[in-house]
This record gives sequence, structure tokens and C-alpha cells, in this order.
Amino acid sequence: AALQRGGMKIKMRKWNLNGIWELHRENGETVSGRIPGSVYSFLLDAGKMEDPFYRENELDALALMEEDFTFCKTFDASKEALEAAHAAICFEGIDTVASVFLNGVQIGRADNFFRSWEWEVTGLLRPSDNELRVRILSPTRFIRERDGEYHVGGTQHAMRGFPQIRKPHCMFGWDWGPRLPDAGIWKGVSLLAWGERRLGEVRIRQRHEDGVFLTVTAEPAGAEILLKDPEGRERRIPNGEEIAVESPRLWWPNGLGEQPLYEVRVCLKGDGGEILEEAMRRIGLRTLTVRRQEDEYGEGFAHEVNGVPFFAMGANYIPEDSVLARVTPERTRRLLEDCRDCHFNIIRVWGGGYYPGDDFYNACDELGLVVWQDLMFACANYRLTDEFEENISAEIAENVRRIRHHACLGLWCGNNEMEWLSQQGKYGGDCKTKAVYIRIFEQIVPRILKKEDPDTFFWPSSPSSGGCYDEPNSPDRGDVHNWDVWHSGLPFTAYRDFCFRYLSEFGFQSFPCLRTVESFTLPEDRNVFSRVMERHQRNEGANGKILQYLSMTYLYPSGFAELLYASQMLQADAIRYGVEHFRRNRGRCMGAIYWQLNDIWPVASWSSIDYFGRWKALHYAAKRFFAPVTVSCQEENELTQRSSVVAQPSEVKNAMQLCVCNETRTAFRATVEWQLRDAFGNILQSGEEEVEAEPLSARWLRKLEFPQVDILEQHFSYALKRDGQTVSSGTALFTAPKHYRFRDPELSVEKRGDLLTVRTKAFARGVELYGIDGDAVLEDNFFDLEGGSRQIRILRGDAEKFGVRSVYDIR
Ligand code: BMA
Repeated sequence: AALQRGGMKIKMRKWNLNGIWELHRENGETVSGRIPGSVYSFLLDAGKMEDPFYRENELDALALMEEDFTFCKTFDASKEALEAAHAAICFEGIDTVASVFLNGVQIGRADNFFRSWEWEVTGLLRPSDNELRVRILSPTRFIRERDGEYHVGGTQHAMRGFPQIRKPHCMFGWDWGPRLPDAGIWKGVSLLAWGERRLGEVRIRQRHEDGVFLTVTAEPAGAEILLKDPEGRERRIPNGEEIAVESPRLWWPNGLGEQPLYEVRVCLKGDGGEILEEAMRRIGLRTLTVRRQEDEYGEGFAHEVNGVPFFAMGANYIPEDSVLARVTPERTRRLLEDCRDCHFNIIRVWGGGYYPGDDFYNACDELGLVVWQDLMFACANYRLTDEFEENISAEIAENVRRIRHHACLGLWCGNNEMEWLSQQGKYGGDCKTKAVYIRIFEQIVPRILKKEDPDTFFWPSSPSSGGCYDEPNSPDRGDVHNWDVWHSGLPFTAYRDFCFRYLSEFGFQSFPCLRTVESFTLPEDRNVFSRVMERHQRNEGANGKILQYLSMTYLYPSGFAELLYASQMLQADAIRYGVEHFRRNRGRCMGAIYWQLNDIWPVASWSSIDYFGRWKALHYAAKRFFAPVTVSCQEENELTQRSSVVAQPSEVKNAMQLCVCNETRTAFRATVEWQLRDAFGNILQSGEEEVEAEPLSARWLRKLEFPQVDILEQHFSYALKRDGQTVSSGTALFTAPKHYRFRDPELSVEKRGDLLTVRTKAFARGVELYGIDGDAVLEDNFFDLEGGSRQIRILRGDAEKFGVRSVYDIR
């Protein structure tokens, strides 16, 4: 029958079925809204639900999810669709367990958020009033019932039973995220129609060896292939045969070179030469792998691009919003640009969220952000049935095929923390769950990857030393998650006790700024131990932990806003302390990816950019400590040698040692200047040194000793200068900031156009310029100022009135 429809020549057609749909609730209520969308987005847009982020509203929003929901749409089908040899309904993503009906006939069943679904509907369509119905089961009931039959363990921050469903784990809660397991149709829906033939898989392989050789293989074999270079010159290349790329332009990560991109267009033509279907893949010419080499310390772990090992600098990415429909390509792009602008060269997509959409990878290709891609398994055990194996195999194959051609793809990683935690017997890890772990992540997953993407490096877990439960979190091999600072409560000087090979996680929490706290609180909630503030802190007791760390560093802040500010200063210093140390040990250590880049809602967390896109002190600090060329200081002072002021008197050595790090491919010649200053910024002693920093190196300078220094009144400052311009700079104290005798800097700020001028009368540490009536992202912020004034450009934002503070105000 299909052939009689005369579909032989019909080209692939696609009709969008997004837009307005209806949501039917169990109580008979009907709400209309937009797809892609969800229960929460429909109810929020219709004004039928309170903001789930506000105060304790999360609880009501969670209770809602005990219902089943039905999403419906009616649509007309064109003559072309009715007459085509094949017609299908395609869902790019359904959240999650659902039955789908067209005109009363069940066309499919979905049970995996991470997969797309295409169901043939040939013969089922009618010219008008086609009714598409998606019935979604309550996610909370679903996991409870399944887990009742067979329990699988997982992190206590998510709802019990969360690993029972292939849905982003963090939707059920995490130690930074609320329990808001929404349901819906989270990606596009369309009606497809085509004739006899369709485009199939497209595979692109590169060989780099005295030139770059490219093989594009597209199905069917008759498909035509065009290659367009970054200058826009296009040529036809043979399908399935290797060609040499003329004057190839290589793709490099941010900071190491450019990101030229080539376009591969695949085109299926009909007998008369008419185009039936087209597909496009954008690629970058590069080799990108991980170099593991045995050495005197153990085994190295370093990304290698075009044969050059580089130091990975970046952060961990988590889902951007509990209500997925609010994540737009523009918002994601902005977040990623904020990474590029702070000199990130990598981003880790963490395994408890979801595989981002194509826009994410396109942006990373363009911005030079290498992606460490976890598969979506995290902090859990799973039950390995045949059905589960088939389901995850299809999920992985589909996502790998979608993502594998991207220039930015740095590696595939099996999961987050499962090898490490199950080795410790966490989440009920017994022999059986360990055996299941090995089967999934050391057999099933690598087999799929070998078939679908043999050219991309595979790593079984993060952290891992290579698998088989062989010391997964060893400091001497593979990647490490280091939580001595924060979870284990050690002071951040403890980062210096280790020389890890590659940190894929280490982090430190802070509160978001006052404007963000105001978004979810009433004035009476604005105390960090209030019920609402505790609900917006998912790592139990951690508001107290922030105060614990605060006590080691700063005076007790008397105001709420100053406490928020102090927490951010603390976080920025902690991570800076770590990153600078890791970069100084470049070679042995080859990566520092801090936990975490962003937030899923407004919350106290490890993020450097909050839910609203506001930069915390840490993000500004990252711009300084991730800069391609930096000077940093390893101080030996009271903090590194005495545990408290009442510790037995002992001699404390006061010394400063500077180090220049160059993470570019060219040598850098510059001058390092240093000064010993008083609390007003006056210079008491100074020196300078010419340095030539080799490409991709860390270079120590001679250690400076200050046996006579007055540690409470004097401090150290340093800068790397080239052609009169400061490339990198910083200050270091000889005691904790709480004990330094800061003088009132009488800070002032003035705005003229997009320029802010800040003035100080004394040494001011951590100068923050903040919008009072709006937001602003500045070219620099939370910086140290020795005296005089400095001009700062506003990069974006609507703030007109600005306030200013510094560490002096933590009192
Ligand atoms: C790691 C991550 C996350 C978690 C974070 C902070 O373990 O993989 O699971 O949110 O630390 O605890």
C-alpha cells in the first residue's frame, strides 16, 4: 500500500508539532502551554502554580508529581504526509515513562529521557483533527514501586529509587539541587514523511600524518558529500573514500590557537537529481586524546591536542534549570562564553544530568571548550536486566552518534564516582553490584563506544585509575576527585599536600549574592540558619561548614550581606589556592576542573556562576588564575606553619616564592615585580626580575625571605608585566586576613557610561563592585587594590547605582 502512494521520489519532509498543546490532569483540569514543555512549565505559564524555587514551595511542586499526566495536540496532515510511502511521529525527547497514541491507537512506549523516538504512523493519519496523546506516568510513583520490588542504592540526596528510571538523576534532588522531578515533552516533536530512501548514518574519520586525511562515509552509498573549508570554499568529495585536506587548518582549544571549522554536507538525491534529504556536520581538524604514560610518580593523565599535551582548566557543568523549558540556546551560549572569557579550555558534563543538546556542542566547538563527556550514570547502582541493557545501549549509541563528530569532544567517561564509591561499599555495593558495575562500564559501554566512536578516548569512570577497582581515586594515576578540602573539612592549605595528576573535581561552597537570596526569601528568612536558607542548602549542615571555614580566615561578619560576601571570598581563595598550586606543578599535574560551574536553582553551592547567571567572586578569580600566562605566589607564613594563635611558640618562616606559568604555545618574556608594603599600600621594599617562560611550562623564581616582616602590618604584592601592561598580579599576606590590621580604605565608586572608577585610601583586599539597582558583569571584580584608583569596564548589565566593599568590611 505504501508504494502505491507513489512515495518513490518524495523528499524528506518535516512538520513541526511543537507549539500549543494541552495538559490534562487527573483532577479534570486542562491547561494549555508550549511544547517543548512540562507539567511545571505549563502550570507556571498558566499561573496555576507557585514558583517552586520560592521559600519552601518545592514541597508542593514535588507532591504534584504523584499524578499521571496527559499531553495532547490535534493537528492536520497535508496531502504530502498522507500520500507518502512512510510517515512517522518523531519525539526528540520524552520525560519519561509514557505511552503515545495517535487517533486512539497506541503507536509507542517511551521509557528513557535520553533517547529520541520515531514511530511509523503510515496509514493512521487523517487530513484533519489528528489527535496525538502522550500519557506520562508519575515519576515518583514509578521509582517507588520499582524500588519496592528490587531496591537499588544511590546517593541519599536524591529520592530513594532514583536509579530505577532513565531520567536525569538530579531531578530527584542532589547536594545542590531540589527534588523537582518534572514530567513532559522536553524536546521537539515532528511529523516526518519520506519516500523509498532516507539518509542513514554519517561517519567522519580523520587521520593526521604529514597532512590531514578525511573519510566521510554516509548511508546510503549513493549519498553525495560536500566539504566546505573555513573560508567558505566548497568541494565535492567521494563517499567512503579517504581524501587529503588541502592546507588544513587545525582546531585548538581556547588559549592554544584558533577554532577553524569545516562543514560536511551530506545530500541524498532522487533519480532526477532533485534533493531528497540533507544533513550537515561541522567538524574541526584535530587529534584529541588522553596521554597516559608511566613516570616516576605513577602514571600521567593529560589531554593531548594535535600532539601537544595541555593543562586542562575548567569546571563541571550541571543542568541549568529544574524547569528544562527555560534553558534556551542563548542562555547556554552565554554561560559557555562566560567560560571562554575566563580562559577555560575544558568543561566536564557531569553524569547526573543529561546529554546536552546540539547547541551546547556547537558552542563548545566555536569557543574552544574541550568537553569531558560523562555518560549519564552517577552515584548509584543499577539493576542489569536484559531490558535495561538494551535500553542503555540504545541510549548510548544514539547520543554517541549525535555527538561524536564534534571538534570539542575530548573523551567519553562511563559514569560519575561509581567505581570509587562502590569500591568503598557505598549504596549497598556488594559483590553483585560490583560485578554489574564491571559488566556495564568495562564491557557493555566500551564495546558500544568501540563500535560507534573508536577514535575518542574512553575512561571508565571519574575518578578512575583505568578500571577494575584498582585504586580509582589514586593521587598518582588517572583523574581524582579531591574533597579533603570541604567534605573532609581540611583547611584549603591542604591542597598543597598533594600533587595529583588531574583533578576532575574539587570544590568549595559559597552563598549566592544578596539579590539572588532575595529572589527566594522574605526579609525574615535572611539568616543563614533559617528554615528557608537551610532548604536552599542541600549539603546537610553546610551553612555551618561555611562558617567553620570562615572562622579560619575572616573576622565574624556582623551583617547578612557581608556574610554572603565573605563566603564568596573564601570560596574564590580556596579554589585559587588549589589551582595555582596545581598549575605550578604542571607536568606532573595536568588538569584542574573545579566543582561546579553553574546552578540548577538559586542555592548555596559550589558554583562560580549562580542560577541567574550572576558571577560569584570565584568566577572573577577564575579569569585570573586560569589566564594563559600567570604569576602566582607560594607563601610560607603563619597559615602554613601554625594551627592557631595559641599553638606552642615556634619559629615561623616568612617567605614568598613566585612562579610564572605559561600555558600557551609560545615563549613569554616579561618582568616580575614584587613589593613589600604597609597597610596603606606604601612600598617598603621591592625587587624585579626578567623571566623567559618557555611555552607550556611552569617556572619558579628564587625564594624571597622576610625574616623581619611585621606580619600584622605588612604584606606582599607582585605582578607580571610586559610592555608596561600588567599581565597577572596578586597579593599575599603573612597571616590570616582576620588578623591583618587593615585600615579603612574609605572606598568609593563612580559610574560614567560603562566605566566604573573605584578609589581607595589604603590597601583594600577583595574589592567588590556590586549593582544596587540591577546587575552587572565587570571586566574584573573582587580584586586587590594598593591605593589610588582603578577603572573597571562594565561588560553587561542594567545596574546604574553601584556599591563597593572589601575585606575591611567583614567585621
Ligand atoms: C561530587 C559530584 C557530585 C556532588 C559534588 C559535591 O561527588 O560528583 O555528585 O554534587 O561532588 O558533593
